[in-house]
Amino acid sequence: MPLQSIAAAFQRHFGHEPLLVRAPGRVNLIGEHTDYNGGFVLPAAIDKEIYFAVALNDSTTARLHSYDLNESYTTEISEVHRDETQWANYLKGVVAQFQKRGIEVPGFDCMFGGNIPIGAGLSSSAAVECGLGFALNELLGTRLDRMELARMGQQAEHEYAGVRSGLMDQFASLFGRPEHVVRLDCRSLDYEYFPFNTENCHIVLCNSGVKHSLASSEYNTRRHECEQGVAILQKYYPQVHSLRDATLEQVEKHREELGDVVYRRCRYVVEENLRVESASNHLLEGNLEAFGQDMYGSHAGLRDDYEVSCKELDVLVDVARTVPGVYGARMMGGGFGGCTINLVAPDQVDNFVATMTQAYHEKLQLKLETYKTKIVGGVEAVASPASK
Ligand code: GAF
Repeated sequence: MPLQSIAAAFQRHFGHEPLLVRAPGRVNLIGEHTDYNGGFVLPAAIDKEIYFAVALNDSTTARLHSYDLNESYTTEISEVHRDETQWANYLKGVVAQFQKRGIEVPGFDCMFGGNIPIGAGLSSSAAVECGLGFALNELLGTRLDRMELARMGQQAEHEYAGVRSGLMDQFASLFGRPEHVVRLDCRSLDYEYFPFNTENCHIVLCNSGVKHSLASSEYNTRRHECEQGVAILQKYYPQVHSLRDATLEQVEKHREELGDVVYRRCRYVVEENLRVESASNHLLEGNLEAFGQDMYGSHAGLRDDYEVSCKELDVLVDVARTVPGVYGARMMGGGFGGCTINLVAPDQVDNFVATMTQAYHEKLQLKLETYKTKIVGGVEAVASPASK
């Protein structure tokens, strides 16, 4: 079990007792690329997790160790900066956020590792940021609230990973609740939990195994295109501060001035926000068929208007649509690879996995990994396995 191994490895490596923290990755049922447009998302924390062992070390140095890569990295806390060791950037980015808030971070030792596949769109980076943020907050007694820790993770992502991401991934990792999805209004930061029983409807992820290299640069480009759309709409509708405030009529009316690309980006975002609203209602009514239709609509918009899908993800969604017992499927996360999310009737899961695996191999000669996920609680301190 990763927790046990990481706790033991910390002892061996650093020779003292750490605080242990569990930080989950996330799925998002619907509401993609809406978070940085002030819109709605519907994520949940899942049982793909990163474990942290962290302790202060009575020095001015951060000693970091990636259990999975078996690599170490050491830095003076006062000198943290972004460099080419990518995994350490996420951790240093969090330290920098404490410092930016005027909080002095003393030397600490940190070992982390887990089972969130890297580059699969399950937010391993957000889990790393939130796990360390939570651990330092506990060890320093700084009492930052969870929303602030989420923002700090997001800013670490901006400044130390170069991706201008929204808040969804960090929020989901910190605010997850077992057997619930949570709808976040990314403008007001109000949120609401909806029960989601994975015994009645399984969440199965299909990992395409690809991550196209343009993912981060295209992500930032999409964000910029949305900002361009807002700047144009704002001239006519001063109340439009983000695409969340725009209507389809407004977007249609200014189609020419927006230009084809920005027009389609705006149309997708406005429609996706409407889909989150309709899908949430379907969820409350227990209408999984209708919920699934919104997921297919989301995928079509991401593929045709937002253009963040790719051949592998499209094949996975097209095939899923034909498998009995599948309520809905779509690409998930930033796009250009990673996973599709599929809602599947429990008695059809085995057939679904077999059919998808075979079809993916037949059509693209690629190996499919699938994960049946459970919805779990957000980041928390956990007891040492030995003391249980
Ligand atoms: C990535 C980002 F990190 C999120 O903030 C979100 O924008 C998502 O892509 C797309 O919905 O996971």
